[in-house]
Amino acid sequence: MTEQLTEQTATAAASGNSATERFLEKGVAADSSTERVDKLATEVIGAVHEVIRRNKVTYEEYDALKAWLIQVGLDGEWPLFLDVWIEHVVEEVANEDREGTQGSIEGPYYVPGSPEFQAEATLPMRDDEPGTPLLFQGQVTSTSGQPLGGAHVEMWHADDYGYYSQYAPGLPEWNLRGTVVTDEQGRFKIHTIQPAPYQIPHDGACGKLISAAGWHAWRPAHLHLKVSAPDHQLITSQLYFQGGDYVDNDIAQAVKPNLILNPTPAADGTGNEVTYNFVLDPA
Ligand code: MBD
Ligand code: FE
Repeated sequence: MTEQLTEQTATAAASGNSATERFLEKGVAADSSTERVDKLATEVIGAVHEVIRRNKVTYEEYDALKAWLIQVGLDGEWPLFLDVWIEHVVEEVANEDREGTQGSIEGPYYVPGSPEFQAEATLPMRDDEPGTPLLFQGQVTSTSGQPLGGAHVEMWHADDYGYYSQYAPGLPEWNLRGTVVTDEQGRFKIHTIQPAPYQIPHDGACGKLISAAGWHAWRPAHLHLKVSAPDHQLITSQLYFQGGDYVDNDIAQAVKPNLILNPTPAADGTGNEVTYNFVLDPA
């Protein structure tokens, strides 16, 4: 008897290993001058020493940490761990000088190259895709107020059960992922479904930390976006829903007041609609 693979049989290790593979493909370049590496590595290691001294960390705790760190790698959960607990501060520093739309973290489940559409589109989804329909529309302009036609609005989000295509079995490849190119006025309309609150995979090493520390594994319902246009800085963002569960208590600490949507019932009676405009800083 073979077990049927559906998104709801997804395991932390399987989605973790996809995220690890994807990240390794990305290719990474950073300033790796001796001075910079020396400074950052010395400070990080020094910060750990400080925690050990202050809390009188025991050998048992040190060995438990070692075992846990090894397990994070075996479960492929380094992308998850880093994006949940570290990335929001990197994003804060990277975007502190922007004048345009605020950003938020990318997270571990972005896939480049999603299907492209012109101006108004429905994200790829199953015929019986569960969830409340959502029309997400708006305009992309530059900080000088100029409409940006031909801008790319890339959206990806989890389905109504909290699973991302390409990171859970049984979902169509590009389910709930797409790139909409703005019209001459910089406008776009994206038809999708409203995502549900999302629990990060918790049957692996990250879940072990969460339960050992008495935390919860939830992120508020969110839409992921990347918006870009020639001669402008790409913004990676996430949008949330007013009054939604965990908006004030996101495990990834990636919510900002300006990123909270308040959808209203759609004019045509099918689900909800909301307008959100993006302002891009010059490159
Ligand atoms: C997600 O969907 C996500 O957006 C982040 C930041 C971490 C884990 C899962
Ligand atoms: Fe997400």
